[in-house]
Amino acid sequence: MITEEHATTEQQSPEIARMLRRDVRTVGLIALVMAIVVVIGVLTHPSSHARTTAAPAAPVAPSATVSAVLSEWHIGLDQTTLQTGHYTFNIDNTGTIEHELIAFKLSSPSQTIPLDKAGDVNEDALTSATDGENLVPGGTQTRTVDLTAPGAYIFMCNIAGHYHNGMHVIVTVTR
Ligand SMILES: [Cu+2]
Repeated sequence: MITEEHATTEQQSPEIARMLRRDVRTVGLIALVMAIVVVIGVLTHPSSHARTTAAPAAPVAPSATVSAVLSEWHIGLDQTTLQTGHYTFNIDNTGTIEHELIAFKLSSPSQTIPLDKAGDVNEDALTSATDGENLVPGGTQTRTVDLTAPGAYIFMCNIAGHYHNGMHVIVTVTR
């Protein structure tokens, strides 16, 4: 029995050695192929320097928020110069009467605002940028405003008499 086991081990050893040598050759071949792939990759791809020269589009502020405080007789925005993008407006009526926050896109910051006979803004003659429900005193509202088009916007409260009393502000949007 002992002799047989010994003989078997003797027979297997050269076979294992051959297998190991074959494995070593295989690993060597794989390493060579991988090295060639890496070299080809480096040669065919533009360098990282070339890629950085192609500047990406100007970043838009996707999660930017603007705080708007409405009161008699004022539209208080924490920012009046913005980069193009979508903005979350957190609107707060801190006044003692109802107010609203609406906005229109202007052709220029000095565009004449069309008024009706009572002195209120003729909204139909302007391009709306945002509109929403009136806010009761102490009321709050959150609204997304699309300011992806650069230019001048007028934010206002157009409840009768409020624009005339000073509830308007120009916002400049740049790329
Ligand atoms: Cu108002």
